Amino acid sequence: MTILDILHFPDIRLRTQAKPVKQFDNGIKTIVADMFETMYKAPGIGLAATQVNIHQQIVVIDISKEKNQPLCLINPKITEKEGLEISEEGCLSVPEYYAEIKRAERITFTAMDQNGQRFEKEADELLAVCIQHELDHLKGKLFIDYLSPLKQQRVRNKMKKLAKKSKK
Ligand code: K1U
Ligand code: ZN
Repeated sequence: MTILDILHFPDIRLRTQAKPVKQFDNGIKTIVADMFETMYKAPGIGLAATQVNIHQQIVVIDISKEKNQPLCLINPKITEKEGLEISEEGCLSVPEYYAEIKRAERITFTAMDQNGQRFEKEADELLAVCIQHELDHLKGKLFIDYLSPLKQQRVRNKMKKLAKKSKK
């Protein structure tokens, strides 16, 4: 398995719209396995293929403390949203930055697993937040896009500083 490089804001490739997966072959299984390994190593609770420069609709998630509840979503779609809730979010593509974001409290979603088997589920709390965050990535959207222009500029400045620091 391979640890993939995670793109960092403001990399323009994070703005790419992911395409639906059409063939559930071994190539997809390899991408999914590499994405889980990359997410666990980061560490994170979710990862969208867009973040590792793969522009297909693939998301991996594991919100469990024990890291033993992997969830793979291929071609995911949110079909219902209910309520609104504000919670703190982070992003592996925007390191060391956290912000309060308002999202739907409960969602119903459909997706396929890595064998192409379609399923429908409901989610709330952290899982609902994480799924909405990851599906935004597949559309080229970042959680900081919900912030004011001033806050976005601050994030930009912070990322420039971090990039300079990591080059030294
Ligand atoms: O998509 C990503 O960038 C991953 C992101 C997912 C996410 C976190 C919080 C709210 C919404 C979406 C992360 O995993 S950031 C890291 C993080 O939250 C975390 C890391 C280690 C342990 C627990 C959480
Ligand atoms: Zn993210």
